[in-house]
Amino acid sequence: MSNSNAVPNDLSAFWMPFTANRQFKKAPRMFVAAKDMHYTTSDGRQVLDGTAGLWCVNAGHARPLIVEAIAKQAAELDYAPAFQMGHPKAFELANRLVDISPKGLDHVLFTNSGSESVETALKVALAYHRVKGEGARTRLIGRERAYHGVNFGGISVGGIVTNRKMFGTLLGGVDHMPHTHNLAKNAFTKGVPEYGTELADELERIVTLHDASTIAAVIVEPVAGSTGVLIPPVGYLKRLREITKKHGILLIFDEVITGFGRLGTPFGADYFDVTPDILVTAKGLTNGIIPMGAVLVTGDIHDAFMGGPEHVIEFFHGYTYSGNPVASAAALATLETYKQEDLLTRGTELAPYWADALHSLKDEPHVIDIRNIGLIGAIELEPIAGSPTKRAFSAFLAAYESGFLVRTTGDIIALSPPLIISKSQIDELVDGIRAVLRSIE
Ligand code: PXG
Repeated sequence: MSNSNAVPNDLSAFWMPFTANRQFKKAPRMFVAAKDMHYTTSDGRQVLDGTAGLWCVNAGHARPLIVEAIAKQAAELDYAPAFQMGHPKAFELANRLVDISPKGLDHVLFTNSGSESVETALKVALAYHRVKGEGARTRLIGRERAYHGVNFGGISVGGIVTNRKMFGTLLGGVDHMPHTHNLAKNAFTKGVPEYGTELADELERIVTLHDASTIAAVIVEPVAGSTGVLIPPVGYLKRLREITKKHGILLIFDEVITGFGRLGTPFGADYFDVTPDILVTAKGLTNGIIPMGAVLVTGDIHDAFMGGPEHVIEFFHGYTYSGNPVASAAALATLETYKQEDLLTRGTELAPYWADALHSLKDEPHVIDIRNIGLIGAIELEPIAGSPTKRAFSAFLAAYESGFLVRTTGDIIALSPPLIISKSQIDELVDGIRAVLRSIE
């Protein structure tokens, strides 16, 4: 074994993110290589990637164009100051993103993660109203069970209790719409569920309570991923768009997961035919390889900032690594890979096969719901009484042992394979999960 693949013998220094550290360090699960649809473990096994890493490796692993672009860029221009200086690839990338994004989203701010993209979007929304002379619009509306990253703005508009309860008062002036998950009405629906459209009208109730003149923005994930794949009811997002438009409230789509082909369309906005005012991305932008996010905004939002003397900074926000050259090169090569292989729309073709395969698990032990949209799937398990999350975690461990990477959240198994997955690999993944469900308690 080469030195670079050696398993470190002391695991205690690294306090791992969103991980059961003590459990992990007793029986580590280490990846040392990856190619296309597979990881290689430190004990030399192949693991089929059922989750595109963490919903990000949409083109599959170690794709040549991206690998080469990163190496070349690092040698040619490794870093350029992000403030008051530029380099060509960041501008080129912004243009490519505008080209593939829904009409009307014409300007791009770069970040380094989904969490930073969310903070950036919320700050743009607040500042936009202020420069328009509506500075009383400070309220932000999120949704129960939403995941918008882990920074303070994101957890404030987010709706996952465990991610919020330890961290004090969070941002003030935030309210939440109800989530749309309803097993009693929608269990085992293929695709978009029928029931729950009227939950969008809860936004009207919130607007009435606070008055529209105090509300800056509504932020939602078109499909909530992290919280266990909650698919919006038919017409729900269109209704949110109507209500926000009527009241002069900005609509932010957090497309960190739904962006870059996950639903079989370039963005969730395309899938649902609803264009937000601000679109938040990360993950698939660089195929997960180099940290990078991007926030797209309308011309109206951008132009509102462009008054005032020309030597003055228009928006006091940005990061040392905004539009970093190596990240920009990785993103351009990623978009080129998506284009050459039609990956941003491949999910549309595969979705029916994916749906049928997943729903074939309906009668397996513990399964209380199966959900799918594009190349996303979720299998919800009956929790063990008194030990929520334990059953799904056992499924995760058993799947890993048998050569499949899945994600679990609560008692839900979430799937989001690289968009290059073949039909036979879909069968392999689903049959692997079938065996796991039969093997666990
Ligand atoms: N918004 C959404 C909708 C996300 O899904 C973020 C923001 C934050 O992105 P960063 O890059 O800051 O992590 C996310 C991240 C999972 C899982 O398995 C999901 C995410 C991250 C890690 C795991 O559900 N989503």
